[in-house]
Amino acid sequence: MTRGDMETYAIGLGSNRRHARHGDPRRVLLAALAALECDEIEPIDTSPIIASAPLGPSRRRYANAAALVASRLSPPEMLARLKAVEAAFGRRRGQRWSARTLDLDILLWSGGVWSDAALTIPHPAMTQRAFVLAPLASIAATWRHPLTSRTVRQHAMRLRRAKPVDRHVPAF
Ligand code: A4P
Ligand code: MG
Repeated sequence: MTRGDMETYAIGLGSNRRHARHGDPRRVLLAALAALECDEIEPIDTSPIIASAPLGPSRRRYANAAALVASRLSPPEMLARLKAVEAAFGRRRGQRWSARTLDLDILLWSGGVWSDAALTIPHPAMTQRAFVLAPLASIAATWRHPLTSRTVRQHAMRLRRAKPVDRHVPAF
């Protein structure tokens, strides 16, 4: 999945809080998709926005989506850009898994694997999360996970078939 000399990134979007100006989580994601677009990030495709039951302690439902973008940014530069967009949406840091206005994750990158202290690609939890795989499968069904060699569609189907107890097994 490369476009000329650009890399392709799959980005996961999540929100379970209203934003004072943009409105409910669904509208937050629509605004975030618009905010991501810039000189350095070119949109390729966007999934439908789904509503999903919260994983973890928060009780509010999430809106989730996935997007494919083309960019020359390196993974750390892309992460910095995502964090800047989260900050612009009033993301409060320091409370892991707390209700959040906007969460942006790098799920996959056409360069394959990236691992440093601040960034792991593929996102280690993506293969266990239906709210990630279902939207992603609608825009990148045939993209192969570089560590499992399975496509996104295969991961989505495996997760649907898995018994709930299997979902707690970490990926790596
Ligand atoms: N980081 C490392 N790898 C990555 C990557 N591939 N993409 C680092 C983005 N960030 C990456 O993330 C913490 C740090 O992870 C970042 O500073 C970055 O350096 P964060 O977004 O600040 O913290 P967090 O989101 O609170 O923690 P975490 O583990 O990322 O939470 P998750 O896994 O994102 O889960 N339920 C539903 N239904 N839908 C959801 O979207 N989301 C979460 C949050 C929980 N439950 C949910 C949903
Ligand atoms: Mg996150």
